[in-house]
Amino acid sequence: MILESPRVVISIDLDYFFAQCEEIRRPELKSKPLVVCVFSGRTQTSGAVSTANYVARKLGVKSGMPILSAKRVLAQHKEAEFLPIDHDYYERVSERVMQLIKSHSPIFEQVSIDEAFIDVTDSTKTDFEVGKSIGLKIKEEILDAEKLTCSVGIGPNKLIAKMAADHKKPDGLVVIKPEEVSAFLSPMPIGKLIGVGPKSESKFEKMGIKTIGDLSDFDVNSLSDQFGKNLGPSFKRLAQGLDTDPVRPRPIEQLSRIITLKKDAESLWFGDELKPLSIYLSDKLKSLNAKCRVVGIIAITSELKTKNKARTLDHLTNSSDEILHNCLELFQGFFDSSGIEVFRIRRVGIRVSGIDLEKAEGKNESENQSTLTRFLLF
Ligand code: DCP
Ligand code: CA
Ligand code: CA
Repeated sequence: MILESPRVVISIDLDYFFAQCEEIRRPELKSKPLVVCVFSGRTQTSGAVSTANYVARKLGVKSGMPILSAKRVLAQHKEAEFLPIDHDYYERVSERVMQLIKSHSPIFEQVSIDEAFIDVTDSTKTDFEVGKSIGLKIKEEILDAEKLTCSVGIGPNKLIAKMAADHKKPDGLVVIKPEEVSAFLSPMPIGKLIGVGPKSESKFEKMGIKTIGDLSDFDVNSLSDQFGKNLGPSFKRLAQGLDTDPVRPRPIEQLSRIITLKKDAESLWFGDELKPLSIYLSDKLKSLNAKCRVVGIIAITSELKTKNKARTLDHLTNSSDEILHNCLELFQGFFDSSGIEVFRIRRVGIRVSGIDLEKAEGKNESENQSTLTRFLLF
C-alpha cells in the first residue's frame, strides 16, 4: 500500500483552445460553428480538424476528423467557418497564460500548449477551500487578461486534478477532496480512467470490469496475469485514485518559430527575415539556461505542403548567429536539391531540438516515470 503525503494539486486546461483563440480575434465567430483545420494538401478539403468550438461540436464535429467529414456535418450551416491553424499565434497566447499560472506557484508543470499543473500544497497548507479560491482566481485572471475560459480541477494529486478538470467542461471548476476521491471515481466508466486506452478498455470489459470502482476492487494478481506485473498493479492504483507523481518542470523537446513571407519565394532572398527568428530562439534557449544540438528549417509551400530539414551539430549551441548560419545553409541545400520539383515557399520557420538544460542533467533520470506522466504527455 502506497501512502501519499497530503498535497493540493491544480490542473488547468483551456477550453477549445485553438478555436477560442480565433474567437478572440473575431468575436463575431462565437455564435457560429467554427472549425480550425490543418489543411494538408492541394485541395481545399484535404486535411484534418484540429479542434472546433462548442457550437460545431454540438453539431457533431470532432478533433481529428477529416475536414471533408466536418464539411458534410455542417453542410446545412452556411455560416460555419473553417479557418487554417495558426500555431504561432496560439503559442504566444499560451506563453502568456502559462506565465500567469506560474505566478501562483513555483511548482509548475506545463503538460501541453493549453494545459498545466501547479502544486499549491505550501500556500494552502492542504486546505482545499484555499485551493478552490486559487483556482477561481486563476480562472478570473485568464478571463480578464486573455478573454479565455478554462476548466480547472483541484485534487490531492495530478491524476485526480486532471480528471476533475475534465469532469466539467467548458468553464468548469471541480474540487475533489481526498475523502471524496473514491465516490468521484467509482461510478465512472472504465474508459474515463486516465491511462486506459481503447485496447485496455475492451480487455477490462471482457474481464467484467465496467467501472473504475470495479477495477479498484479487482484482484491484483489477476490484473498482473492479464497486463503484466508493472502495468497490472499500476492500473489498480490509478483506479484507487493514487498517484505519487510530483508536479515538476518538463524537459522541453523543441522550440520553433514560423513566419509568413511577404510574397512566395522560389529562391533564398528571405535570409534577413530569418534573423529575428534565430534571435528569438537563441534568447529563449538562454532564458531557459539551455542549448540545442539540432537545428532545422520548416518550409510551407504555396500549396500548403510542409517540408522539413534538420542537421545535428557536433556540439551544443545557443548562439543566434550559429543557428541562423545553419538554417541558411539548409535552405540553400533545399533550393539546390529541389531540381525539377518546382514549388514556391509561403511560410518559413526555424526549429531547434535536442535541447539540453544545462543544470538539469542526471536529475530525476533514475526515477521511474509513472504511467500517468507518460499518458499525459500528448
Ligand atoms: N489538438 C489538435 N489535434 C487533436 C487534438 C488537439 O490539433 N487531435 C490541438 C487543438 C486544441 C489543442 O490541441 O485546441 C488542445 O487540445 P485539447 O485536447 O485540450 O482540446 P481543446 O482545447 O480543443 O478542447 P477542450 O475544450 O475539450 O479542452
Ligand atoms: Ca483544452
Ligand atoms: Ca489539453
